[in-house]
Amino acid sequence: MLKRQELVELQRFATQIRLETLKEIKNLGFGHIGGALSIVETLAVLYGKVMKINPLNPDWEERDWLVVSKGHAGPAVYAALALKGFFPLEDLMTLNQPRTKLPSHCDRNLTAGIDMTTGSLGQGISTAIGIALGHRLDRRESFVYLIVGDGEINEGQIWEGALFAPNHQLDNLILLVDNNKKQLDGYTKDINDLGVISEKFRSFGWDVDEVDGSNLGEIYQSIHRARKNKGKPSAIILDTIKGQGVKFVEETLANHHIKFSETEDELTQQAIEKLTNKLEKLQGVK
Ligand SMILES: Cc1ncc(C[n+]2csc(CCOP(=O)(O)OP(=O)(O)O)c2C)c(N)n1
Ligand SMILES: [Mg+2]
Repeated sequence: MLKRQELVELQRFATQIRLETLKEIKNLGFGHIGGALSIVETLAVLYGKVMKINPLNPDWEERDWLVVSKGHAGPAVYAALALKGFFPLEDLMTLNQPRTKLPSHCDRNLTAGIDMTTGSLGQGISTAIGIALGHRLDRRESFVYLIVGDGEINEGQIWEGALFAPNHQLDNLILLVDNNKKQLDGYTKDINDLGVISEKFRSFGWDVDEVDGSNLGEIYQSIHRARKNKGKPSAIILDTIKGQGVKFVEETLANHHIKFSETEDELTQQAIEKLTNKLEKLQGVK
């Protein structure tokens, strides 16, 4: 269990990630805001508490790896990386601009701290499995974390990986499903219903847990437990909201990619001010 102080630190970190993500997308004027916001708490736990990383040496061989297979969530990942010191915070304002190191989708050849290039949905599970096998061959005690979207797991490639990983006892692979129930243009249940995601992975031989994806303590606990699994990969199904933590985005039906009108720009500014106040309050909490 996390101590109270550790939890407050994670709350601060998550609030900062959310704040910086909003600033990035507001500055650009458009972006994949819904799916970036729904993984903020997960990123806070991974980068803030769980992953073995070294911002001064992003390619450190002994690090844990993160494959954000839903690569359109790049802005949230960049916010977390900048806050951890992989590159200056000011770089966030170059998001998706010409010659930027921060493209809309994650690119390992451009950005310090990005372990895998992603964006073509479904492929991340294959690369994550390759990395996990590599760690095993090299006898490295590193974990591979893999974040996929619920819409993304409509992809057939996911299920090939879902079959392979338990067959090869990849207990160094931890899959996190951002189950925000929506994909590009609608609800996943209407487009291609997944049924009960946890049961599907369990039937393929994964160790499965289900948590509230907005609850930092629960996410931490679940990952902590998953790391102890022996002989099988772990899948953690995160119950999230597309646009999580920003009321107007949560309440926008088509919130996958928003091009900001004046109204949205103003609402984002209000959300930024609210989060800034929240952060100030959290700074004072012991
Ligand atoms: C192979 C592939 N097909 C289609 C797309 C276009 N696309 C980008 S995001 C997206 C929806 C993804 O939904 P989900 O995985 O649920 O992401 P989230 O809700 O977290 O944004 C689609 C279809 C893509 N990037 N890759
Ligand atoms: Mg989704």
